[in-house]
Amino acid sequence: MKIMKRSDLSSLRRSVDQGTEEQRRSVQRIIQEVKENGDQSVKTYTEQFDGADIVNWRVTQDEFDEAYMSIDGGFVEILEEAAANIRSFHEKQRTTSWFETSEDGTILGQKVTPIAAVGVYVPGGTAAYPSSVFMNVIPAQVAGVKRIVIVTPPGKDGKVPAGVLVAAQLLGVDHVYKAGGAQAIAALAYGTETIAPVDKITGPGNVYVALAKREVFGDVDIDMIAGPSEIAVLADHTAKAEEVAADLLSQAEHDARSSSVLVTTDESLAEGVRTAVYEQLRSLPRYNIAKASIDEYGAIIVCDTKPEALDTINEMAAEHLEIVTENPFQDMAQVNHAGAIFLGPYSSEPVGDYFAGPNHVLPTSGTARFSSPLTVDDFVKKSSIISYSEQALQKNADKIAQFSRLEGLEAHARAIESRKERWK
Ligand code: HSO
Ligand code: ZN
Repeated sequence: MKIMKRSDLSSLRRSVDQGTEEQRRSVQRIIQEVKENGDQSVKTYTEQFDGADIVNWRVTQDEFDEAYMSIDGGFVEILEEAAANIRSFHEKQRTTSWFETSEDGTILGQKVTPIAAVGVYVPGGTAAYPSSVFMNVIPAQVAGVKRIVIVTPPGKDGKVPAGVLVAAQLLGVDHVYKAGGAQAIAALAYGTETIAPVDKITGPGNVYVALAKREVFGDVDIDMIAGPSEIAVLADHTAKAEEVAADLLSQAEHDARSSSVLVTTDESLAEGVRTAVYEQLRSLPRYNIAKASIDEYGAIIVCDTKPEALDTINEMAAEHLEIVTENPFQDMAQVNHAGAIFLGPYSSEPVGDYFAGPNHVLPTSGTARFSSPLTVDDFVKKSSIISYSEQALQKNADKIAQFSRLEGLEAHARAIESRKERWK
């Protein structure tokens, strides 16, 4: 973990994994195959890539029940409480249709409708997070999406992690399919005999999933292509080094390419955090991942002044930003770019990953400069409403016709003028 200056910041930038040319070609081949041969090719790829021979790839009620029985009742209660918090936060994001009537009787407005069908990708292996099921499915439900399906790669034993199934069942999602990788994305985008096509695909995945999402984008919508997780902590003398170190490691354990950065004006905190990071690292079960991440993309940036520290934070546009300073709200006012901002010593980042309510699907790799967390808005679309009154058209017909002719579009002008008959 390097202690560096602000001018070294660019060395930490990682872009989204674009994949190799060969990976891209292989993804295109898989998508084409699934388009042509549906279920059969998904089955073949699942055998080839996941080592599982799946006969019935829709998860059955028996499998949901078995998952429920296998996990602790207390855990189900925690999941329920987290889901309720997430739902209540997202309900506040709901946008409604609006209509506005002017004096001449014209009505203009915006009609909001949910996307009809959404597919959520849940990664396999150690990244099969029930929390990600919540963060993708709940905003879609709040938006009013009627059909929500989950796809997730099975293990070699043909099973899906119990936590994922319990999370899905708890939300009432009973269409869970055992398929992963590019083949699952293709099945969602174009449909097979078993899976009906969806309109939008969300959720994280490996490089093949990311490439497949890019490939099908346009035929369906996608959420975003997320890079590895990242955290920036802005802290001063009021912060405890052990707590800051623990929070940095909470992101480092996600991925060897995750980035965890402390920005401070306090040199003794810098030293303290570095020592604590290596001390705490030693006992982490995901030591190898966290160590690689801290060594390569972990950093402590010591700034001379508070404004310089805030500039650094804005330049990073981090996915997660913790502000552990004397007056975090005052500092937050100076922050313009960050996916989620955690204020004060009690708002440790995992509070947001699991429980507080805001979404944990956040813009990574500096994209917080121009994009936002996943919200209910990502699952609706808007139609513009235009109802002109006779009076309004009569008043504006000539202007519109002239505008049309300025663009050389005579038929446009005549369409407007065809109404003139009415008020002759
Ligand atoms: N911190 C991750 C989300 C996550 N953490 C899921 C635990 N489980 C990206 O925001
Ligand atoms: Zn996390």
